[in-house]
Amino acid sequence: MSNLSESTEVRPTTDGFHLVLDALKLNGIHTIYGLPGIPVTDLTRMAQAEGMRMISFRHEQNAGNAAAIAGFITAKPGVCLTVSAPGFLNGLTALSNATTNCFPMILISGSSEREIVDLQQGDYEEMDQLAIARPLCKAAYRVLHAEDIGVGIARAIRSAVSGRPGGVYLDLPAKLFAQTMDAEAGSASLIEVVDPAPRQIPAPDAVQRALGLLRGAKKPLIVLGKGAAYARADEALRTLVEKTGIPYLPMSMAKGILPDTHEQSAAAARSFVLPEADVVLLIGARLNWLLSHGKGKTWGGANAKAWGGQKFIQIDISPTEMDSNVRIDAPLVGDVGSCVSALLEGIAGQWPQPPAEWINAIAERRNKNIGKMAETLAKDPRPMNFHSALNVVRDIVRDNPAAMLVNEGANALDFTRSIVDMYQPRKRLDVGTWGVMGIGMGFAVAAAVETGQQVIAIEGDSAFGFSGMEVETICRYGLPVCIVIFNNNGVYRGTDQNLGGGSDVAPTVFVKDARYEKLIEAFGGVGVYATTPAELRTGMEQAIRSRKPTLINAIIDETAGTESGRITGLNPAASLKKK
Ligand code: ADP
Ligand code: TZD
Repeated sequence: MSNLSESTEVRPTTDGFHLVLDALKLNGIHTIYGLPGIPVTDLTRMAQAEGMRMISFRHEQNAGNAAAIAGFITAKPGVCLTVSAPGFLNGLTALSNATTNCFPMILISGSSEREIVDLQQGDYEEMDQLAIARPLCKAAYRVLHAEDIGVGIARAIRSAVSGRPGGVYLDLPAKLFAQTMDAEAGSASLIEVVDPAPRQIPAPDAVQRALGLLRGAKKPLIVLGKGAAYARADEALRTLVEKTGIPYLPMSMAKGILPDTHEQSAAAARSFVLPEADVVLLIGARLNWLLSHGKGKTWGGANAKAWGGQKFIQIDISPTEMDSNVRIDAPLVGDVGSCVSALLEGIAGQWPQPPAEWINAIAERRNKNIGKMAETLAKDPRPMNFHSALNVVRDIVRDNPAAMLVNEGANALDFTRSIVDMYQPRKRLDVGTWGVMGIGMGFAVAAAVETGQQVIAIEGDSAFGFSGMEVETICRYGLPVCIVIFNNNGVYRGTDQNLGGGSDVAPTVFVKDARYEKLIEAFGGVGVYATTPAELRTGMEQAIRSRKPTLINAIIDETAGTESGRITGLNPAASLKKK
């Protein structure tokens, strides 16, 4: 009798949809950034039904950027969900950018049926997505059977966050979602990833080599990169800097690991310290174009060659990063936390402070530059320029140090980076390694969703245009985001002329006096038109007090910008002019 009842008992089943969601939740991922459509619409609905936060965007690239920066903010992979072919491709730029910047992210895209795709029979949104994604990310996987979903998600998570973090693509064909299996077996097939980003301890002899070099330095310098910010070793880094007395330079997204007002910050003497330093300790920063590849004029040029040039110590989790541009004299391979702790153990006793001449020479340059900048910031020209507007932003960020700052543009980026001090780690989010436009609103949404803090987005008018439609998303979710558009009527500035003399405006010029603030009013947000620093200040203060979605159209002198901001020399025509 009991045998009979067992055999006819209907055992509960689960399906592909729920296994995906359960696997994510099991691993502490409770937010998905994405955009619905076939075959993932029901997945987005079920995510909400299962208690997850589903943040729905207007374009996948912005959802992808949100997921990528969520990864940086939380050190867990941010998840972006898209439909097949075009939705997948829209998300791919963000996945690729995440990989370039070492942000952990998983792009999950629904895909068409394998047998139709592989025979190229013309399925709805047909595309071999896995093959296309593979060269653009750290790892790419496809799951064909419901019982493999647990493994697929576990591999994606581990690939995204272990070692050097990056983007992972997970291909889920439409048929997978509707596959069913026994619920208990399904649950048992899921994997809670143990220690997804294991510590990587540096070798003791590598630590000694680094300490030896550092100890002998006459003009030592520490460069902190966004890998150091990502590593969350804030206390250890602060102790290292303060105990050794070595001046440091923060890269853009490393600003705030120590407050920019710290007396050992050499940020205001950057062009002095790079060519002069004799031993440079790079911590989670690559010697790529942003550091002039560790050579050339920035690093002393012919002058440096005469005295043998800088010696480099590099802390990085990726062994193959070493010697990428110049010789690394003391490679220290491991995670920033473990490497810095090992260095701290080595300097536990007496540590020779850097020579006073070095420290004084830096202080002199720094004070001179800060003094000059203070004079510029104190000016109040009409129309406003970048400096007088940023003088306001600088005060507001000082008074709200926990606020998240998103920043993109050319001049709007460069001036904000150098003028606006950061006081806490991982608060500054910007265009990163590629200098990519379009991260703005995606980053702003994720910064608000992940932290609950006020977000301030300082945007060039061109930069804003890449993701501007997401003001609707910001209003829809009622996020505390204050967007400030530095409106100078175009890309870099608004004064270029059509070289052919035709009636079209120049390629860099936009509609003059555009009323961007009306965009947010269309969705119930607060629009502000600001032509003076006082109006900008009132607008920002009001936005922060109310936590209402706000867009401030800050009118900047259209002649104020320079071509490509600080990187004008990278324009090919710049080398023509030199010839
Ligand atoms: P920045 O642009 O700020 O100079 P980069 O993106 O060029 O910084 O460099 C970041 C580096 O940090 C990468 O080489 C990456 O491998 C490394 N990295 C990321 N996370 C860690 C970590 N936890 N420990 C050590 N290195 C890390
Ligand atoms: N497209 C993408 C995806 N990324 C880019 N970096 C560019 C184009 C080229 N580009 C820059 O490098 S900055 C920039 C573009 C179009 C916009 C500069 O204008 P802006 O800022 O209005 O945003 P400023 O303050 O006026 O310089």
